[in-house]
Amino acid sequence: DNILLKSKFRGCMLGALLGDCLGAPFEGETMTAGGKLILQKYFDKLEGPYFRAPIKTYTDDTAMTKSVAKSLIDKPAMDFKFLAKLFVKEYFSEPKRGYGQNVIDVFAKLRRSKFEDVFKPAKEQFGGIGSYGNGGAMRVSPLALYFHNNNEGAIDAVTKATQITHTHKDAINGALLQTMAIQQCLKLDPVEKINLQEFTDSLIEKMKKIETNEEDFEDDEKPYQVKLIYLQQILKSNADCDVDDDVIRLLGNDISALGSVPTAIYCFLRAQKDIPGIRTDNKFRRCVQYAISLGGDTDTIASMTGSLAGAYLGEEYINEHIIKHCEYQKEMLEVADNLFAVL
Ligand code: R7I
Ligand code: MG
Ligand code: MG
Ligand code: MG
Repeated sequence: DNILLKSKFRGCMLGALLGDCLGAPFEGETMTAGGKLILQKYFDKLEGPYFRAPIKTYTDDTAMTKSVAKSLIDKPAMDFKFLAKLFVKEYFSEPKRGYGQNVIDVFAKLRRSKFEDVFKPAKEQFGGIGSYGNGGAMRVSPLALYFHNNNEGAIDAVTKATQITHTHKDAINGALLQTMAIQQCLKLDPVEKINLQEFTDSLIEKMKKIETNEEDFEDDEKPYQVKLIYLQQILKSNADCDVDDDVIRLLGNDISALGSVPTAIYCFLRAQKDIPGIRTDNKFRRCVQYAISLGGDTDTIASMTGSLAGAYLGEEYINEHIIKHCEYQKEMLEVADNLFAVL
């Protein structure tokens, strides 16, 4: 019903914000056992009685998500020139949010070209193939929510919104995979256990339609389906043994879309059950804390994991003390409500 869906919209947007804010201080780290203990204490402290502290600031992940949401709220029919202008305006007003170097170059070119063709600058990057970074996937939550009942619309809008900065096939398909995973979460009942096999089989089915053979027959043309099969295998392995090394080796924890989107989905699914070293009864926290505990691109993987967990569980499962430590949390609630209102 409507009340649950509204809570899921809020959960998804707050989850994306919280993962970014809490994951950012750990970006690029290799997590040791000691690091994981520090992470446990960090979450315990933030979750405990509220204390005034320097706010956890958000990064480019949230900055760009804000622009995608604003674009949908102001112009629901999708105006990609408008969206490109929002990205560029946001970047030049606050450039120190941890943006990737490629997107910075794209923003400069977009501005110099006066947005004549908003898809051209990104296409020219990396010898004409475009960036394979996870910058498209990290900002899709508003699109996944808005187009939750419109598969064709979602695919078209996510593809084009990604292509403003990322034109590599892996960047686009990663953004599509994250979108479909969020949309599956919206349809789940938060009080029921997730059927992990069904959830992942369904994503593989959807990627089959997206990763199709065109004229070439290279063996790496279905990389997301390969990753999703690894994901299923790791999920089935004995929960008592330490699989984190396999997760990092087989799924990845880096800034590429291919090396982070399947990982975020894995973190969300794995955290449906207890995880050794993560002491909490709160499923939402377990998802995000586990994502950060893998190290690497922690803000982005935690943000994508958080948006999945929030879309499944809804706002009520997010600890109110933790979220209060995040910059922009009040505004993000309004963003979620405005997105819900334009449906
Ligand atoms: O994808 P993007 O927006 O980066 C997102 C990441 C997230 O972790 C954020 O939190 C932020 O920290 O950055 O930014 P891009 O600049 O498109 O890609 C990120 C980096 O990936 C680039 O600066 C390159 O170093 C690398 N990269 C590539 N390297 C070689 N060949 C991306 N595509 C390529 C490539 O094709
Ligand atoms: Mg970031
Ligand atoms: Mg970075
Ligand atoms: Mg990142």
